[in-house]
Amino acid sequence: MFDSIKQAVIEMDDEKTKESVSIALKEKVDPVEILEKGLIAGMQEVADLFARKEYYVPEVLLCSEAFYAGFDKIKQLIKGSSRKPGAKIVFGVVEGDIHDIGKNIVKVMLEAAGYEVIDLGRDVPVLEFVKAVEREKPDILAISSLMTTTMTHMGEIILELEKRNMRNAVKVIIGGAPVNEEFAASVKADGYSPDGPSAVKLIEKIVSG
Ligand code: B12
Repeated sequence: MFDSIKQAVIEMDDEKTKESVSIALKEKVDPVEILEKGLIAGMQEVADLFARKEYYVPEVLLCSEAFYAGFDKIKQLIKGSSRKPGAKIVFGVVEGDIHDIGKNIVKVMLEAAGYEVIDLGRDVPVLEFVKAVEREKPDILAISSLMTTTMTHMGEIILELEKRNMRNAVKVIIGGAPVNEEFAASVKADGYSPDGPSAVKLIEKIVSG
């Protein structure tokens, strides 16, 4: 079952993805499992195909569309499982970077865990992050970047917060494929996590002090 969802994403087939997700839902499969073992597993395979130059940007784009076709069917169900009210999080993808699949997945998982997420979208300039912190006064600023060429903006956002004496008012967590613990420490972020479920745990830890 997970395999047919995964294959549908790889085959760039929106209809088959939606259909396979619907079948899984009818069989009462947990939407989080559909996301992780079906849709994300499919995108991971797409990433491998891209790396091996078997897929190029147009194919990857069509796979992302199939991913979203399936994701749209389960998003509300994952969010609907939300229980307790939690902290406020401002979330965005750095300037120059339009990769937002990972951000959108993490966002839904955070919402499902009861957090309020203000989504700044993708390709967000440094100062827009800073303004959003000023305006929203979030507990957490979450930043995503998928490219080595754009991840440096994460450090710039943190420096800008420091310059304006706003750094102590918010905890900053970062993530995305090229980011790791070492990089997080080098830009003085408060935390890093590799995926949605661990981001939820990380924030729980930060919020509970
Ligand atoms: C899908 C994809 C695209 C799609 C994006 C669609 C979309 N709406 O997002 C399209 C086709 C548009 C695209 C375009 C490009 N792409 Co592209 N793309 C990818 C690909 C294959 C998969 C990314 C993905 O969605 N993964 C699946 C999700 C589920 O995983 P994820 O994003 O890593 O997110 C998870 C974690 O990282 C984490 N996470 C993510 N964010 C955050 C944030 C926080 C706070 C936390 C805690 C956790 C967290 O949780 C997520 C869920 O588990 C990657 C390859 C790769 N290995 O990553 C290349 C890749 C990122 N792309 C790359 C490139 C070069 C490009 C282009 C420049 C190509 C071109 N020549 O035009 C363009 C333009 C990009 C731009 N300006 O932003 C390179 C980047 C290289 C680099 N410099 O680092 C990569 C690495 C491919 C490669 N090996 O060369 N791409």
